Amino acid sequence: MGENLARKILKEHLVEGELVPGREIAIRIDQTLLQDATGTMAMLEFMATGIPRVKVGLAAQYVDHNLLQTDNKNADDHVFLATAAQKFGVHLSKPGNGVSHQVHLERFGVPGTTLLGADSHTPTAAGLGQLAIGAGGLDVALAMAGYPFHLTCPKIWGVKLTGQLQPWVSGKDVILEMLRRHTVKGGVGKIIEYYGPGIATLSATDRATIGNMGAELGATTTVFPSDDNTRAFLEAQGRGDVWRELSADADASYDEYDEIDLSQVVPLIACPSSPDNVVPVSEIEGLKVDQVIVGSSVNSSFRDLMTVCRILEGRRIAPGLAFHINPGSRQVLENVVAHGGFMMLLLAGGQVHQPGCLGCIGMGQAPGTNQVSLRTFPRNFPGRSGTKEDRVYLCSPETAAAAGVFGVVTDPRKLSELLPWPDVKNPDRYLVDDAGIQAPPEDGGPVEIVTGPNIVPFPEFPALPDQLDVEVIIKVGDNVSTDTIMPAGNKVLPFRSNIPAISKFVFEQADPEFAIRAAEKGDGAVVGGENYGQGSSREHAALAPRYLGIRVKIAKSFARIHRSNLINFGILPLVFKDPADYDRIKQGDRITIPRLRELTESGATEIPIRVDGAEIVTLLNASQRERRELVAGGLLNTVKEENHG
Ligand code: MIC
Repeated sequence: MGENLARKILKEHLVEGELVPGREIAIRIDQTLLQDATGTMAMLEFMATGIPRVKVGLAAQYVDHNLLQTDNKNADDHVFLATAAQKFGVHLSKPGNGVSHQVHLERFGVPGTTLLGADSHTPTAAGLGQLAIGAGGLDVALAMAGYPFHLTCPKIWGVKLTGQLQPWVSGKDVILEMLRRHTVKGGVGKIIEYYGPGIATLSATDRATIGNMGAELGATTTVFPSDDNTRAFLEAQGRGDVWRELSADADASYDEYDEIDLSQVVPLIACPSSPDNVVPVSEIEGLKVDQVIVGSSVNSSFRDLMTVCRILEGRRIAPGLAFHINPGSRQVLENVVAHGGFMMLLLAGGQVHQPGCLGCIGMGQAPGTNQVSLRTFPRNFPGRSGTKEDRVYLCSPETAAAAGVFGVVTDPRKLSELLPWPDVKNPDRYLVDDAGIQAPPEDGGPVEIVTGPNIVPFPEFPALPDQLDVEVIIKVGDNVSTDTIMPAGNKVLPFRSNIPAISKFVFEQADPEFAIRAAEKGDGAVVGGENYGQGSSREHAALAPRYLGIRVKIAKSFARIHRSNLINFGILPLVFKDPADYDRIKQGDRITIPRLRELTESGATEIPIRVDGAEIVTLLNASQRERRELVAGGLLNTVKEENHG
């Protein structure tokens, strides 16, 4: 039986364990990616390891999330990152150079290698046949320090693509179809591998779109083969030399299967406020739209933006509608300018912004209360836009442009009444300009790291106590995202390098008193439903609750990255053995966990807890390595112990 591609790449990088789904493995990491919102903390963590210079093939630091400079805070972070990058041997992509995912695809990604990124949408690099995984900042910091990355060996889910997308339908509709079928939990514990004859009809950037939003399915990552389209993209970037052909063996098998006939995919849209709330665009046609945003984390490539330009060419944005464009990179913007697209957008009445994440992480572009906003972004969790009562829909660039023209949600295929399908391709040769990228000097020794007042050192955490006796500070439901635990947006993001300050915002949307109550008690527990902590990789959603004293979270199930982040910072992720026991705990209950330390150390899976006198059995599904970290009070404590004896 032949091998699938995901297993081939994993095998080439395997340093510990066996490729058996569910078991812990460790893989060698070739490249790392940090962005500023997660990267300031990750860089502080890298510094805490005491290792003088990164030990990976390539480390990149992007500044793309916190571009607003309304006071010293973000600016302090930028200077810190710029100097730390120089010191430790990291390539810096400066503010305005673009979104990490798009720039990495353009300038750094290499087929068949591994990339670990402190951003859940790192799998965008699947567009190049790279095995790219999102992780918490500390995991990436340790990969930069040369440590392998530990993960639970995923199942490989083969999704066969046949047929060809019809005019006005694009990569975004394919991933929305996956979300429609499988929900935000459908990919948990799996790598999605696309194969089959339909692949050849998708460009590297279409594949990148599909890879990006595999994160919304909860998948560990996504892989695509590296073929002639991959080579064409790399050659157009002047990087043809890094191309290598990669595919599954013809008789490869998968742990699970699905199939999509691309010819049957229709324009789809995710309704408020979850990426899996997907319906055909035609079902909600006629809904008045107030705002459209194209670009940011996903759908910000040349092909995507130029498609919108062509649709808007010679037309006007519908009255009363705001139409924003967030280019994925400076390179995308320059190429769109060179092809005349910028003028088309301006004449249509569009607002073109600097390349960056912007509204995608709630940094500007917030819609008005109850206004309908159509975005090509990957996420629409409640309030993420910055507006509490938001109504955010996720769609393709074609659907976004159709709304721009008609002012209401419109199936983009209706545009064929106005113009032929533009069928935009990426350029054969991009204009390449690396002015926004700063390579590190050979010797970082003389570089001084600048730490302004917003850069607060990583907090120290004590080891696990023998037993816990804590109150349930909050109880939440299913699919709670990290946006709910640790909000995005311009009020909060500037504190990403300052844990004491950011901890005041934990669960702010769900319960504004949470942080005060937790801090008063000095310790506590959180109870959650299924898929607790889905979404962003931000470790602040573990780190800040830990700072407030949360030592245990009990849920029906946890999202992969958040679970690792909890362990990294010494919070026990316990799972109800019987999910029905979720109903037996309420906010304010007292939880006692006797012999906690001993049970954690001994490898016990069942951890009985007492809730106001009654017993509930919970499970600690953790490897010995993870248990050591939990007992030590967090991963950094174990690393420090190892390095200093
Ligand atoms: C996101 O899309 O949610 C983000 C913003 O890119 C995050 C990173 C962050 O919170 O800084 C992610 O996906 O990991």
